[in-house]
Amino acid sequence: STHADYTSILISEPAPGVSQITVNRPKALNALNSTLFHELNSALRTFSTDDNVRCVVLTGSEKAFAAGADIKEMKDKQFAEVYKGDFLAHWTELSQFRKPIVAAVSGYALGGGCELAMMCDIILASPTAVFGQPEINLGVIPGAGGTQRLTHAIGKSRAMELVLTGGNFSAQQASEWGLVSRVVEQGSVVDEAVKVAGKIAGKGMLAVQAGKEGVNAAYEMSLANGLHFERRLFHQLFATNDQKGGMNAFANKQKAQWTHS
Ligand code: CO8
Repeated sequence: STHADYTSILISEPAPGVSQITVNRPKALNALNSTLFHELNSALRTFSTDDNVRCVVLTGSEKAFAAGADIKEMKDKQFAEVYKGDFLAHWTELSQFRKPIVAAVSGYALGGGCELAMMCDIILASPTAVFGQPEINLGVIPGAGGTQRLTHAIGKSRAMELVLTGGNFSAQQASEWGLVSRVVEQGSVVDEAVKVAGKIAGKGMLAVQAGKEGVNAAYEMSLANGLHFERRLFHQLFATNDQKGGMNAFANKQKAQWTHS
């Protein structure tokens, strides 16, 4: 498969219905570059049309989820080039992926690394995880959600302090502030993420995708619009075989068999 040609990511299938993407640029602490995002987007494109992939785990190494955008690749770019080419646009394609992505974060998740984790749907953290938006130290600001998703997740004052000082924050703080769903035992973050992903992969895909759309709508819409959108999604699921199968199985005291249809 084309997966074998990737140079910056590794693909595996750690559990039924679960595909894992491991960012793999160990020499640069998984610094993110254009090639890496082309590979990531290509992998996600193949996953999006494959019913055997129902949830994705995204991780890095023990030492670094990703230490940010590759500063060496970025440093000589000019305004005209980044503006005309809409630099970073294809780096955020992952946020359009419609199946759930669980980020397993160990070590550094800085700058674009923190932003990449925040583009995922669920973040689990190792106690060693270090988050931050240090772009201010490079004379720039976050470019892929660090001023937006972080503010939504942890509130204005904390986000402002982090973005303007470039300071890091710990797994514990990330958990207390609600950025990550939990901190797991050291060395177990990938296993725990695969467990969560495996549970999700065991559900009906249509309901899972609708659930993801619904929660994401809470970030884009007013409460009234969001509730309306949720109600419509709920209604739509009555057109699926999985709703019939799921509810009949309950009524007959059986285990539901999902057909993802
Ligand atoms: N870019 C390029 N190379 C990097 C990066 C990076 N972001 N981070 C680390 N490396 C390289 C180092 O240059 C070094 O390479 P070499 O061995 O050739 O000298 C190697 O990785 C190991 O790094 P260190 O020796 O520095 O390792 P330490 O353990 O001493 O320090 C740190 C680890 C603290 C993480 C340190 O490497 C560091 O501060 N890195 C930069 C962190 C940073 O500033 N990140 C933000 C980058 S800007 C950004 O992300 C913009 C966001 C754009 C949007 C992205 C969309 C998803």
